[in-house]
Amino acid sequence: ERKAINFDLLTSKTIKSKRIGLSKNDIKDSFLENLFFHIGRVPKGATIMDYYQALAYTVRDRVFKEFVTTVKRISDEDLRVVAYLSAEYLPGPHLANNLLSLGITEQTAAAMAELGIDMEELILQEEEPGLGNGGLGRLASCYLDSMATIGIPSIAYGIRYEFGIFEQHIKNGLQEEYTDKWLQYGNPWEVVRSEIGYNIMFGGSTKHVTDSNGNFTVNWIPDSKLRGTAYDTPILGYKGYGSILRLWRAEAIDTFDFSAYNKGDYYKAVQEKILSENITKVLYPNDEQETGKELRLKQQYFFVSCSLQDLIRLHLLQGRILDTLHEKFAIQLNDTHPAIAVAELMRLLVDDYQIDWDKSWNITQRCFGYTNHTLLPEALEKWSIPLFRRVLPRHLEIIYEINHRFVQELKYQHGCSDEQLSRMALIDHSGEGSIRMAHLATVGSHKVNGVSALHSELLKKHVLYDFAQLWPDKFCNVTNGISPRRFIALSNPLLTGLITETIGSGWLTDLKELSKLENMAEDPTFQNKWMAIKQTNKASLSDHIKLETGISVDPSMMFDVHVKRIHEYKRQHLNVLNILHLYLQIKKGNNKDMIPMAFIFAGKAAPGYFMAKLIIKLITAVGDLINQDTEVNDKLKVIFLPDFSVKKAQHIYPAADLSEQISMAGKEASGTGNMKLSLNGALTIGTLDGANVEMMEEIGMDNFFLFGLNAEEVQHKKQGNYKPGDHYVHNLHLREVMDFLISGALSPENPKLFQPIYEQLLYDDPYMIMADFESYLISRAKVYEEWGNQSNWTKKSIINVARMGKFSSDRSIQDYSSLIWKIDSFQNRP
Ligand code: KOT
Repeated sequence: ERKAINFDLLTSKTIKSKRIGLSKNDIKDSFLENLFFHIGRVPKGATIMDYYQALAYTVRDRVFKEFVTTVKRISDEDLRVVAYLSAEYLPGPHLANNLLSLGITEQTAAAMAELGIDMEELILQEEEPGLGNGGLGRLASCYLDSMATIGIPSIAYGIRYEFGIFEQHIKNGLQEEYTDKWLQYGNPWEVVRSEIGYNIMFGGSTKHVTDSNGNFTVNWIPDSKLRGTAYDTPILGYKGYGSILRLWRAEAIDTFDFSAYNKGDYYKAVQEKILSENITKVLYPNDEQETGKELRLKQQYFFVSCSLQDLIRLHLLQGRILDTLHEKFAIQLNDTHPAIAVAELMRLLVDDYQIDWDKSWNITQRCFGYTNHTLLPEALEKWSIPLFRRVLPRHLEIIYEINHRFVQELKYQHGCSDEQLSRMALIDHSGEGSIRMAHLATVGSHKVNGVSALHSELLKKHVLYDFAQLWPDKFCNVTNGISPRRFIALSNPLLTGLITETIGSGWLTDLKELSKLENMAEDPTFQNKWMAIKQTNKASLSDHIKLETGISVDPSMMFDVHVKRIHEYKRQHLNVLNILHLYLQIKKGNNKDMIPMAFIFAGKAAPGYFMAKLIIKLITAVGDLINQDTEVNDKLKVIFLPDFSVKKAQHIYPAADLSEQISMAGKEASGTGNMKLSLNGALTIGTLDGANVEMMEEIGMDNFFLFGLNAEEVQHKKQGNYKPGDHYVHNLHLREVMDFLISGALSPENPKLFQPIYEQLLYDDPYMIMADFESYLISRAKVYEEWGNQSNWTKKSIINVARMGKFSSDRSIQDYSSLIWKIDSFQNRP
C-alpha cells in the first residue's frame, strides 16, 4: 500500500511556471532546459532536428499536464469511457496541432525568434506517423481530436507499426515503394510504459478439463507467447481536454531463449525475439482489400488482446467488478479489423475470470459498437478456418459456440429458413470454410452504424440485410466528419484569419456558426479578400509543385484537385479521360474560350494492385505529353504530387478551386476528402455517393456540380444488360479519347501499355466510367461557365463554406455519444 502523492503538488505554482508555464519566457526557458539536459546539446553543436526535439518536449510537458488533469477527473468521478479500437491512425504532425490546442502558437514563435530560430522550419522537421492507409485511419484521428475537444472521456488503442504506410516515389511515371522510417530520429511525442504490458498467446491447442469440484474449464496451451508493451501519445483537444493514443509494440518475453543459448545456438536464441517483433513491424498497405495473411490476423489479435486486458486492468484498478464492465466502457470497433475482440472478451470473461457464458455474452454485447466503413466485397474480412485454427484455436471454439447459439436462436425463436441461416451464420461453409468477421461484429455488438446516410441505407439493404430485418433497432447512421482545427485552422491560416475577423472564433468548436458567413457571400469587399486568399494559397502550392516535380503551374489557372487513394471505384481514370478530351480539342483548334486548368492528382496505390498502379502511370504519361507541349501547356497542366500524406494534404486542400468526388455511386461509403476540400472553399463536382449526398443537401444543388448515375440506377444497370461498348459507339468524344488511349501516343516505347485499361472499360467497365462519361462532360461545361464569372464563383465558394457546419467531427462524436455510447461530454456535465 503506497500513499498517493497529493495531486495539487503537481500543479503547484513552482512546477507550473518552471515546467508548464505558457508565457513566452516560460517556453523559452523550458526549450533551453530541454536542449541542454534532455537532448544534451549546446547551441553551437545543435542541429535543426535537436531544436525540433527540444521544442517538442517543451510542448509535450504542457500537453501532459492537460492529459493528467483529465485522467484525474475521469478517475475521481468514476466516469464512463470510450475505448476506440482501430488498426489504423493518421494523426498528422503533432507539433503545430498541439501549439494550436494549447493556444501558444504566437508566444512560441516569439520565443524561438528571440533565439534566432524560425519556428516554421522546426515544424517542417516532423515526420508524421503514417499508421494508416487513408480515410479510415484519418477518421479515427479526427474522432480522437473531437473527443478530446468536447470532453468525451476516451482512450484510443492501436498498433505501433515500426514502418507505417510506404513512402511513394515516382520513377519513370511509376510508383515505387520505400519503407517509412518514421522512428529513425526517435519520437518525442510518445512515452513508453514498460510496466504496462500483456502476454499474448498464439497457436497450440486447447484442453477441456473438469476439476475435482466438477467445474468445467478450458485451458489454452499455446505454442508461442509474446509481450505487448504500451506506447502512449497524449492527444490534446482544442482548448480542451486530454486523451491518449495507446499503441502496442510486440516484444519477445525473454530476449534470449536460454536453453538454445546454452546449447550454443546463438542464432536460434535471438530468432524468437525477431519473430516476436515482426508482429508490429509493418502496416499492411492495402486499402479496402482483404489480404487473408496470417501475420495480419496476428496483428489484429495482438492489439485487441492487449487493449482488452488493459481495459480489464483499468476497470479492476478502479475497484469495480467485471459484471459492470459494459457500464464503464463503450468499446467501438473501427471496421472489422478489431472484430476478434468479440471472441477475445468472451475468452477473458469465461476462461480467465470464470464468468458464465450467458452473463459474459450479455456484457460483451453491451460493450461493443461496430462501425462498418465499406460495402466493397473485396474488403469484407473473412478468415479461412484452417488458418484461424492454427493461430487462435481457442477463439475458433468460441466462435463456433457463438455461432451455434445464434443459429439456434434464429431457428427456434425467429423461425428462419435454411437459406437465411446459411446467409447469416458466422461461418461460411463454402470451400475450406471461413469466418465472416462482419457477422461476428454485428452479432457481438449492440449497435452497428454506417458512415453516411446513403451508406447506412445500403448496408441495411444489402450486406447486412438479414440482420437489419432481425434487429432493426441495432442499426443506425453516423455521418462522418472532419476536424476543423486540423483542416482549416492549421491548414489554411489565412482563411481562418478572415473567417475569425468576420464572425469571431466560435466556429472552431461550433462549426454551424460558419452560417454567419452567408451574409457576406455577395459583399464585393469580402469576396475580394476571399479570392486573394485563395490566390495566395495557390501560389504557395504552385511553388511546392515546382520544388517537387520541376513543373511550373500558373496560379491563375483553375486548380482541379483529385487527391485520395488510387482505386478503380474512385475513378481517377474518368478524370484522365476528360483531360485527354480537352487535349484533343486543343489539338483540333477548338480552344478559343478554354479555361486554363491545372489538374492535380495525389494518392498511393496498394503495391499489389496492378490497375491502380497503371492508373498512376497513365496520369503521369498524360502529364508528360501535355506539360511539355507548348501548344497546350498554357491551357493545361497535369501534376502528380508524390507521397500523399496528412502533411501534404494540408498544403493541397487550401489551394483547390474544384474538388473531384467522382466515385461510382454506391461505392464510396462516405469520403472525407470531399468535406476537407469544400471546407476550404472548393466547389465540388461529384456523384450522388457517400457523404456527397448530404453535402449537396446542405450546400444546395445550385452550388454543387452533380453528374452521373445514382446508386439505384447503377444497381439497375448492373442487373440489366450493361454494354459499355454502346457508349463508345454512340459518343464521338468518348470514342476519340478511347482510341487515343491505345494509339501509342502516350507510350511510344510501349504502345500497348494502357491496353488493360482500354479493354476493361470497353468490355467490362465494372465502375461504369463509360456510362457516366457524357454526364461528366456536361457537368464540367457548367463548371467552366460558372468559372467565367469570378464574383459568382466566389459567392458559391463562400456559401459552400458557410453551409459545411454539419461536417465537423465534433458533430459526429456528439452523434456517437448520444446514439451509441450514451456518454455525456464534460461540456454537458455540471
Ligand atoms: C477497409 C479495409 C482495409 C483498410 C481500409 C478499409 C476501409 C477504408 N474501409 N473503408 N474505408 C474508408 O473509410 C472512410 C472513413 O469512414 C470513408 O470515408 C471511405 O469512404 C471508406 O472508403
